[in-house]
Amino acid sequence: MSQLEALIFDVDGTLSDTESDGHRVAFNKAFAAAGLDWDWSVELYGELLAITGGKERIRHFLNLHHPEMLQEPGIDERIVDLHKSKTRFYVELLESGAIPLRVGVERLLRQSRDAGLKLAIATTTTPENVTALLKANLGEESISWFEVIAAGDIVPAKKPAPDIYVYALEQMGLGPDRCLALEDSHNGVLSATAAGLPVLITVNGYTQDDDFSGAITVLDQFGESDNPAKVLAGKEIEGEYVTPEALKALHQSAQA
Ligand code: XBP
Ligand code: MG
Repeated sequence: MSQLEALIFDVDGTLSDTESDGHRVAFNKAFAAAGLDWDWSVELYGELLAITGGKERIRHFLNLHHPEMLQEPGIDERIVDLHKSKTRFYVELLESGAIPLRVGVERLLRQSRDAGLKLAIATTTTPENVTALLKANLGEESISWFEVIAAGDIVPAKKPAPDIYVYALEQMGLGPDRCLALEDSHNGVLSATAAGLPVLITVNGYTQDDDFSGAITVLDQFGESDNPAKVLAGKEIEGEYVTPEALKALHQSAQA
């Protein structure tokens, strides 16, 4: 049986509830700054989340709501520019301290390091979004806690493709049987399981009704001693909230 050596975290929806009050707001600011009258509501954004990646999401929106624009010359460059502007607004939001980490995330990261587990990130979001989130919430040096930050266009195909997880595993020199992926969405489960990884889910408002087939356990959150995690599906966890020991036990039981 393989021992658990590393935790690979998704970012959006897992480390932090970034989507509704972060990414969505930044997209709308970028649209307004470009003189576009598009306004992505909380509900519409939930539908657009089916497609991961900001540039891909803008293209998906155009396909659904303004298909004629996709025929315009220069549309690819326009999407890239819009997305750069969105990233600037998003990083500004993060730097203002508007986007906290989810319950239990900081504790779990610190305890996992203390327990000798390696940490990594596998996300579809833009790399500077990840470093800005970490810096704003955990300080600059937290970036070095992660062996690898696999993010954005570093791989050609975003989640649900396995590429970003495969890249993170290669960078760490570890097989998937020695790692655990921590995710929040259907696309995340598909991506991690296609890379051969066991997956633990913490749901959020946008993903609570997703199909999590293939995940070992589905929880409402990582939790804290005064704010326990609830198991929504799959295997029970040891204790009231997610600890490195609970993750090691879960990893073992997933192999049994
Ligand atoms: C997260 C995403 C990201 C963000 C936007 O998916 O879909 O695309 O919404 O990021 P996951 P960018 O949590 O599965 O990685 O705009 O920087 O692409
Ligand atoms: Mg996610």
